Amino acid sequence: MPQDSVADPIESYVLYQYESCPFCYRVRRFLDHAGIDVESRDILRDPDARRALAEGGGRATVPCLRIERDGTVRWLYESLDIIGYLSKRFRVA
Ligand SMILES: N[C@@H](CCC(=O)N[C@@H](CS)C(=O)NCC(=O)O)C(=O)O
Repeated sequence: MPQDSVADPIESYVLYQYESCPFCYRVRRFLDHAGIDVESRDILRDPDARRALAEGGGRATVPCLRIERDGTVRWLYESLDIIGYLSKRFRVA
């Protein structure tokens, strides 16, 4: 497990997702296996989170990773793109 797997010094992340979504499960499983600790919001249980996703990202599709860096926010959709992105950031083999 990489040493920097529980935090990124440059970026912060929030994963928008919900329990029964298979694409969200794919991302959660990757995070578990890689030992990456990402704050997560369930958009079915938390209407404010759903609104934040729809307004910020432009649509309420999950999973979506909110990436904040130097005050700039990016919303990354697509489970495989999220996994690919975090794999690079955290140097997951
Ligand atoms: N290709 C996408 C599929 C994502 C997807 O279809 N998510 C569903 C939930 S399982 C969803 O949010 N549908 C509602 C919508 O797109 O507005 C991925 O791999 O992340």
